[in-house]
Amino acid sequence: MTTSFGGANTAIPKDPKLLRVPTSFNGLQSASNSLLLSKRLHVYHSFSASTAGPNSIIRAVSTPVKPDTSVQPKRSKVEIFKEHSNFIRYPLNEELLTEASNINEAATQLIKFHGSYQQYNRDERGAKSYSFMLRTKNPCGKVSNKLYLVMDDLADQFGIGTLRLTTRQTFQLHGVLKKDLKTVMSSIIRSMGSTLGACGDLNRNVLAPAAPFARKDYLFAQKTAEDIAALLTPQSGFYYDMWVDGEKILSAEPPEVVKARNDNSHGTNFPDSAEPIYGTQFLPRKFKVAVTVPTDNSVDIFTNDIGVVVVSDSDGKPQGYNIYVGGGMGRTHRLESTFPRLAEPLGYVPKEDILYAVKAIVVTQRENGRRDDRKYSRMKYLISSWGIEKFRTVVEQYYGKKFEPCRELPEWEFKSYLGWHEQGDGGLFCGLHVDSGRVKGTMKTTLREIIEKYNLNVRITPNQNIILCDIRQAWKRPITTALAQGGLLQPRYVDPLNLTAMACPAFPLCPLAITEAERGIPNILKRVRAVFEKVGLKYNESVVIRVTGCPNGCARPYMAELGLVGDGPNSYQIWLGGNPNQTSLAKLFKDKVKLHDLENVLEPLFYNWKRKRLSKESFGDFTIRTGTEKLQEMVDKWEGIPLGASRYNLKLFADKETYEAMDALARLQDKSAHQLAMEVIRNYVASQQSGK
Ligand code: SRM
Ligand code: SF4
Repeated sequence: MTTSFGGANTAIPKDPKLLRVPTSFNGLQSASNSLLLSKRLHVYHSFSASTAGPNSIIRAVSTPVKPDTSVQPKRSKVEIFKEHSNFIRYPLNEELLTEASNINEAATQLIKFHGSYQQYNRDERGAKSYSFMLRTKNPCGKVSNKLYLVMDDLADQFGIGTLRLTTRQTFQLHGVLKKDLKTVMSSIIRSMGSTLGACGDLNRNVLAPAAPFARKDYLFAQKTAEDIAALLTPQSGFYYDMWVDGEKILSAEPPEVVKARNDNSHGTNFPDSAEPIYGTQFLPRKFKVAVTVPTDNSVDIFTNDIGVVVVSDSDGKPQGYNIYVGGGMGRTHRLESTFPRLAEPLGYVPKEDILYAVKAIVVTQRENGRRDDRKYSRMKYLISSWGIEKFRTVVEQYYGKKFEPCRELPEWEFKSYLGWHEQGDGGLFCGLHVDSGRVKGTMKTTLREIIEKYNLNVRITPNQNIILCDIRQAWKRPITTALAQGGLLQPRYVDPLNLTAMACPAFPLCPLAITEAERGIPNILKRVRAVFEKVGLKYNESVVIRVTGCPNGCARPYMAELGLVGDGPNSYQIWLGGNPNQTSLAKLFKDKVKLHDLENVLEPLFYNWKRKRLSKESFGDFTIRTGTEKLQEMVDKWEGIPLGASRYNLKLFADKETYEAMDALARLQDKSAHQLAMEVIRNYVASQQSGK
């Protein structure tokens, strides 16, 4: 039986020139964005608010205008692929039907919009072994019981036997073969999951605090995240055509979302297009939104294109939102015109306006973001070049109102939600740390058993961890025991350095990796722990460490207190100056630090932090206060820990023979004697606690 990709209504003419592109606006949009913007704004200004009915503006905006071919701006290849794709169908549909194990370049770009990346195993020599990585979309990280169990099965049946929890609250499933794509995709869709728009030039997964608190503000933030996700979901049906033969398996959308999407009062939409917000060209680049409540920075709010914060009145009733814009992490080595950037305040909007304000921002980026060079296409570069004032003015034209000044908010705090917590509705939730988000082996089996047995829903956090939700009080004990037996320890038994650390997947499947990250971080953390012990830092002291295999910043290393960014084989850039609450941007400290030289940099830094910090000063704040020059001097002039300052604690309380035996064993495991002793003690305590 031949597998069919795409319903009957999606037949694609072979000649892309014959493609029927439903919007009258096609081409124009890509031909001259700035020309267009001025036309639109002109149109907007020429109508008074009372006389400017939606239709008059619609007609004015959508009137085809011959592009001025003499000023055709350069467009990136991906823009051409999108334009010729008949809304993300051609030539993906055809490519999926070939016998080859891979798909061509255009289809590789298009399949991203369906939530998948073509990859190959970079550890293997010879002919490339292709597979596909699938990424789900889970606003707020919400995953139903059914979807979790299906993902767990799919990983075993069609993937590499692991599930990856990501830094944006989604699953990644690696290693799916082309021939299995339709089965896997349709299984996800039929379990009310989705991969639509998890990748590609559109809005990605919308973050929100994962904690299932039954609190007004949290519920409101999560609902807002879901509404924004729905508002910006592609509408042209390419996804369902491709994977479930056009069947629409969708839950009903809230009417206010449909209304906001269709509203064209301010010339935001392509009114006759199958994609009213995106048009044929979608956005210039990926687009990221996070929503949260004051103080809760579990979502790394300032790293997003749009950060939305719920503002409540004195009774705790949500009234509106502060909006921040222009965050982003990605950069390119040796290209200083690319940079990570924090979002800055745009303004406050009343609660009923949020979807309109978000749409206005998206449209501003759609119309003005660069489409010639994808390195500069993110909205942060637009805001950086325009400045926030001009950006705000343009957004206001599409929003149709002025932004109010942002409301003052209390300090931010990073919240991990690890361990047991009350939900506030009688139920409990339990946050579990998962190293680099990789669910595998015994841990995977245990999680599945517990989630299945107790019929639990789960949430994925923006820190690659998982939360088990809706647990009855009576289940707490047996679940704690089962988790510990599966290696899922309560946070107090996990090394504090691991608890906040993150690494991106990097090798072997990420095509952009230069250096190891997920596979390298366990050893890096052990070595940092050893340095901590050597310089006399206590076990419960910690720093936020994030490692990525390249400068794209998938584990947000530029917000870490110690960021390691791969810049060559076994070498990393070191970034310093983020803080534990994720509110400050790190700075590049050193280039090309070879992995084996790590201690030469870290020892002097941690030694000086230990001795020169102010009361309760975090490592990040210490590095900022000290300044790069002085830190540099500390590293350059380092001659090792002064005699007598070192603290090998085990020596202090063990007899000579025990210490030496422990030391010999520890060396075999590349650890210090003290480190091994502490591990043994911690494991003992954990096993006693779990009754093992
Ligand atoms: Fe990412 C590309 C993994 C979050 C910035 N990211 C990739 C790809 C798809 C490589 C590729 O293009 O072929 C990686 C797949 C690796 C693999 O084998 O699995 C990849 N990114 C990830 C994940 C899985 C990292 C993780 O450890 O969890 C995260 C999945 C998120 C999700 O569920 O949607 C992930 N990526 C991020 C983040 C963090 C965030 O969004 O909060 C960033 C920085 C924030 C930002 O976007 O500015 C990020 N990823 C990038 C970039 C650089 C974008 C840029 O502006 O320059 C790329 C490369 C690109 O887009 O060209 C990239
Ligand atoms: Fe790949 Fe670079 Fe992202 Fe790591 S940071 S997953 S190496 S793109």
